[in-house]
Amino acid sequence: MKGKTALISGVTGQDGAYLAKLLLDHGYRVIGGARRSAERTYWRLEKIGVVDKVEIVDFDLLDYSNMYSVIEKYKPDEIYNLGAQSFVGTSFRQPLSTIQTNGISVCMLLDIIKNFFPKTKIYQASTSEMFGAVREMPQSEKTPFNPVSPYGCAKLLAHNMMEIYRDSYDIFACCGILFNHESALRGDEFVTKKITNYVRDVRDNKVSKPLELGNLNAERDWGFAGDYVKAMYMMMQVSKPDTYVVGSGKKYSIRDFVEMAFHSIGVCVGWEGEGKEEIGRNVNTGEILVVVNEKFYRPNEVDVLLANPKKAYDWLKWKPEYDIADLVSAMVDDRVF
Ligand code: NAP
Ligand code: G4F
Repeated sequence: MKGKTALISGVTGQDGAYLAKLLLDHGYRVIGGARRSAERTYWRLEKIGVVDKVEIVDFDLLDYSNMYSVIEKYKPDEIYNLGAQSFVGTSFRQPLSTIQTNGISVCMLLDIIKNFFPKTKIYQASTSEMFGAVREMPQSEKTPFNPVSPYGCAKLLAHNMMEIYRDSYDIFACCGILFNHESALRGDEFVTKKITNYVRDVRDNKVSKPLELGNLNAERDWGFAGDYVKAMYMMMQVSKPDTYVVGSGKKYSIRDFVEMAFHSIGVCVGWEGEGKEEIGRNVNTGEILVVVNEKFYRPNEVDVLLANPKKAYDWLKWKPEYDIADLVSAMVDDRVF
């Protein structure tokens, strides 16, 4: 029997690498969509060991004709739309291109599927950022959305269009509302990677100044990316397309994450001061390890995110394998698992 073909947009990203590996392990032909850039980098696909197995093609979410041609050429059974401008902070500085890349592109993809390839299944990388200033604790599929960033707003446009096309045209359109998920393949600007890179440098005696962070009070529900791409795959294998919240059901503040990361190298952090004056010291040596820099605050903040992943647990039988301690130590060690 012929194996399935999957097209992954954003294959050069963190989730693209983990999902490509998972689908290859399941016997898929994987077409990896990557946009053109002056120096395209496949370091994540290399690090996870699949760069020679993924067929990389030019695939730009801003170009309808390019997307149509790729889908027409490879006729994928499943499309995983992971490509996005994924950094919330940047979306305040580049709202229009974020809306185009994260929102309008999905309208284009859905229209291509509806008009030309109605049997093709599509997964959309929706996000807990859509809950924004949260209206319920914890957040489930039924929690009303209330985005507070251009990123969240653009993702909500895509999410709503996915559900509209699913209901109106019988398209197999799945949405995973994924909470924050991390790994050693995470981009350097995200807070977990920034903290764990710094802690590794402290361990290796490579730092000369404190780590600068923004809002230490924000709380997130963090999980491991390798676990979360399994949920994406599982959603696409069940008989009916649907929307699922994917998260751990546990939350920690940025301050907690700093403490856990330092704890993994045997350093205990104590805090002094408040708000933008707060600092974190090594309680044994007195050395200042963390300072707050206003530059990393956002014009608007999602204060807290906490998943209620019951539907994914019950219907998909999905459960995360790894916890926050596994994640923190792997990231501090820069270990891909
Ligand atoms: P990531 O590492 O930032 O990867 C994003 C990918 O999108 C990169 O491959 C990037 O390509 C690509 N991309 C950006 N603009 C594009 C365009 N115009 N055309 C085609 N590709 C484009 O993000 P991630 O963490 O893997 O996240 C995957 C998806 O899940 C994203 O949609 C993100 O918004 C969403 N999400 C992530 C999380 C999380 O916690 N990680 C949670 C919820 C939802 P370049 O390499 O060229 O930049
Ligand atoms: O790591 P972050 O940049 O992730 P954020 O904004 O939660 O977005 C990530 O998760 C979303 C799912 O909820 C995804 F949709 C999205 O694509 C992305 O993957 O920031 C986390 C928190 C924020 O509250 C931020 O204000 O950490 C706070 N923070 C404090 N200091 C910082 C910093 N964030 C960053 N990036 N850098 C700091 O220095």
